[in-house]
Amino acid sequence: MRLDDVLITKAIVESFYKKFLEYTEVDVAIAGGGPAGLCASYFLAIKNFKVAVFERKLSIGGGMWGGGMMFNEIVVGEDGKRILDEFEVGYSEYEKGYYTADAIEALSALSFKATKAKAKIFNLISVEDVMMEDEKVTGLVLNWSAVQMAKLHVDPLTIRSKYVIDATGHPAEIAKIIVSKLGNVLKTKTGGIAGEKTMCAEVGERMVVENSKEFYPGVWVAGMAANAVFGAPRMGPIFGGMLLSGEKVAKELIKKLKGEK
Ligand code: 48F
Repeated sequence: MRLDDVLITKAIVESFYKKFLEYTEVDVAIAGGGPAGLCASYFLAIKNFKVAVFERKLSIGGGMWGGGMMFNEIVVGEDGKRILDEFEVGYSEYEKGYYTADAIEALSALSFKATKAKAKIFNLISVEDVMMEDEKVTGLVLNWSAVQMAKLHVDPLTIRSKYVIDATGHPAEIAKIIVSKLGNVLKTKTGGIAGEKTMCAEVGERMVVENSKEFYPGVWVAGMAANAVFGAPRMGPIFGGMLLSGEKVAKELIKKLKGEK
C-alpha cells in the first residue's frame, strides 16, 4: 500500500479537532501538567470525570524530570509512597521514611496512567486568562504557547469547566491572573497571593497538602502553586507532597461533582 502524505495530514487535523471540540466543555480543567496536575487528572479520570490538562510546554512533567539539580532521582516520604504504589512506580528505601524513585519512570507512569484513564492532555497550549460568570470562574482562556512566545497579536479561545485547578507550579499563574484583574479577592489572609517562602522540606511537604484547596469560587490549587498562593515554604526535590496534593484536590472535587449529579 502506498502511503498518501495528504491523508496523514487529514488524519491528524481531523482527529485533533474532534478531540479538542470534545473537551471544550469539561468537568475539570487543569492548568499545568506537572506532577500535581497530572496526579489530579488521574484521580478524577479514573472516576469517569471529564478532565483536560493544558500544558504550556512541549513536554509535560514540569520540574520532575530533573530530580534535584539534574540528578534525575526523586525522593518521596512515607505518606507519598502509596501514590507511587498506585502508579506502579518502583522505588527503594534509602533510609527509613526516605524513598527514591527514578524521575523518568515516575513521570512516564503518571502520564501513562492519566491518559489511559482518559484524562486528555493538551500540550503547547498556555492558559492566559479565566472565564467568569456570576463571580465564579467557569472556564479557561487558551492560546498556543507559540503565539505567546512570538508575541503575536492573536486572540485566544475559551473552554468551559465546572471547576478549574491551578497546577502551574511556583508562579501560580491562575491566581496571578485573578489578582491582577480583580484585585485582592482570593481566600487568603490578605486576599492577595501570600508568596512562596524559603526552603524547608518538613514544613513545605505538610503545608502543600493543607494549602491545596479552593482559593476563589470555582478555582482550586494543587502543587507548588498552593504554597505560593497561601504562603508556605518550598521543599525542593521531594515529591510526595505534590502527588498527595493532586490527589487531595481531585478527591474533594469528585465529592463536589457527585453532589451536582
Ligand atoms: O512546575 P511544576 O512541576 O509544578 P508542580 O506540579 O510541581 C512542582 C515541582 O516540580 C517542583 C517542586 C516540588 O518539590 O518544588 O518544582 O506543582 O509544573 C507546572 C507546569 O505548569 C505549566 C508549566 O510549564 C509546568 O509544566 N504551566 C505554568 N504556567 C502555565 C502552564 C500556563 N499559564 N498555562 C499552561 N501551563
